[in-house]
Amino acid sequence: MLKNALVRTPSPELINGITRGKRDKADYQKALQQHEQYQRLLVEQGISVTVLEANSSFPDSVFVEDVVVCTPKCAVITRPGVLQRREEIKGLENVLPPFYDEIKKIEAPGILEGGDVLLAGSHCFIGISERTNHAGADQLTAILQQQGITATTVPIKDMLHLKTGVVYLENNTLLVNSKYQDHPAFRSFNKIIADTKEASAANSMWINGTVIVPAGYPVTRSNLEDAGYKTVAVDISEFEKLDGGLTCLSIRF
Ligand code: CIR
Repeated sequence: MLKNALVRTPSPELINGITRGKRDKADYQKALQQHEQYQRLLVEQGISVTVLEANSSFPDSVFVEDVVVCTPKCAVITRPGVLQRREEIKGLENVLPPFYDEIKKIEAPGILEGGDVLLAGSHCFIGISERTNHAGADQLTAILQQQGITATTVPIKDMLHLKTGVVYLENNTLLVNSKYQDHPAFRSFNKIIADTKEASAANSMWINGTVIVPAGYPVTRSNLEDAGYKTVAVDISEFEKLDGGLTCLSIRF
């Protein structure tokens, strides 16, 4: 059972966040409302939500998943792979102690972002992407090994992070972007496919038996419901304009 989530209120600077493609600018007021609705849904799933204050020095700081990896025994403050986000970790060492006795850090030359970390039971897949390198993955692997969790790396080419296209829905089941459905790394899992035209829906979020899906992807939602999952949708259009998905907006543990 997940008990806690950390989220960070979006700052007005959000509209200047990083995007890989050309997209419309996010609407800040709409983003604030969507973020509040996201928080409400977490609370409705029994999660205690801690809201960190907006940080206008870092437009992308609402995407908290990337800066902390929560493992069963310790929290790991990451070293973001993109320079604009590198200092976003400042102050996190003061936020985590109520939840974790032990806090570790990814150190140079390692880079690692939480979006690349897919914990699936007692195994962790770590995406090697523009944001996460082998040095970062090796450091996280060593931390996880001490807890009996194995880890392997998965090279990522066409996505921002590993979890952009693959998430764990518990019970040995993954929700995968159709491009990843035959990927050898995930051979031993049951798979639910995010529709080819709905690639963003792969970044859905299992919370205590319910799958929270981004609004606007009906085929993937019915694939999940056909597989027996209860689903609930939330509109995150303004965060999608910044390449953000559902999981990036919280750290869950
Ligand atoms: C970035 O490029 O870093 C942000 N605009 C989006 C981060 C999305 N994070 C995630 O998928 N975990």
